[in-house]
Amino acid sequence: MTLRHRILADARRSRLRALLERDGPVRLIEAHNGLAGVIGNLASVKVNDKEVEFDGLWFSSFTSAAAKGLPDAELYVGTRRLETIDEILTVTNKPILVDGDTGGDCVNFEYFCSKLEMVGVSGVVIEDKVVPKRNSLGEDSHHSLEDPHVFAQKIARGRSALQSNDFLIFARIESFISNAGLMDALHRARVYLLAGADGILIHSKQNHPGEVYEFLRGYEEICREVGFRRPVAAVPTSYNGVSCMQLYEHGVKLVIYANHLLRAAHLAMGAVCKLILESDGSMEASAFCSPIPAIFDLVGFQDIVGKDRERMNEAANKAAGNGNLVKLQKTDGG
Ligand code: SPV
Ligand code: MG
Repeated sequence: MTLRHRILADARRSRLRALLERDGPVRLIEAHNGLAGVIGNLASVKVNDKEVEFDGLWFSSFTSAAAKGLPDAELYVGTRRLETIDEILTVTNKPILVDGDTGGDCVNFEYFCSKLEMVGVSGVVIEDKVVPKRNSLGEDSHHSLEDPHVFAQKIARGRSALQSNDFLIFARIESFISNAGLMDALHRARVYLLAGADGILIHSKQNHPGEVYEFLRGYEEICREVGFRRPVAAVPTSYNGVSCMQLYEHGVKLVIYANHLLRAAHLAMGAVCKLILESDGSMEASAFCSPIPAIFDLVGFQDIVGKDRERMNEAANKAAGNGNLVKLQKTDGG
């Protein structure tokens, strides 16, 4: 852990709402543990002379479960999940949006929202599948959708447990994932908006954003009809040929890169294992490994080394000062 990137819960919580209210897209990168959190939090590149960073972090159910060697099927929930979220909060300062799966039942969801709000998380996304859900990207997974009015009640119960206006509840619509189609998705959007959802996440596993764009056209009409609009989030994992800016121009405000750090680590770890076994040594694998000082620096070890050095220098200076004093006293005939 490094003490360089800390923030108090109240200051962090409101940041996502503020980002959603300003112009331009909001980009989140997945984090599944403290290290991924630090990497995503600090990632920064220059594009056309402008510094570009992610705006915040996505705590993914898929990747945080996979990081524990578990499938994404609501097996890893409750306090265990809160511990990993706390690990990420401790070492980052950007806003965090948490994947809450189905949210469990209304009581589970009230407690979860209340706890997340307290620790400085900016919001939660719950999906309208029947608990326990299955990951949406599975080729042959079967998904049962929750009755939209039952799900709407869960959103309202979550809202009623909150103490601030900072914390956001996004309703995630899985109509496309479960082949229920556009009309079902739009009907659900209307019900969830009226139940108090702060935003809508529309999910798709097509390899192009066609159905997401179709949804957005219908969504604008629904917003006109209900008299208000809430931001839309999208997860362009399978339709990764589309840019964040293109999604924004079609009406998506929040773009979630939902699993890339875990997938990158998975690929590199597999390659390194293979290379060490094949070459019966580790030199060849080094090209796929970060240098140790880079990791030391990232997680704050270098800070400790620096402080240790300062303390030792101070002690040495003090000892030298005392020695000089003794010498002085001796020459003075003391
Ligand atoms: C996750 O990252 O856990 C998500 C997105 O829920 S997806 O895996 O596409 O369902
Ligand atoms: Mg998930």
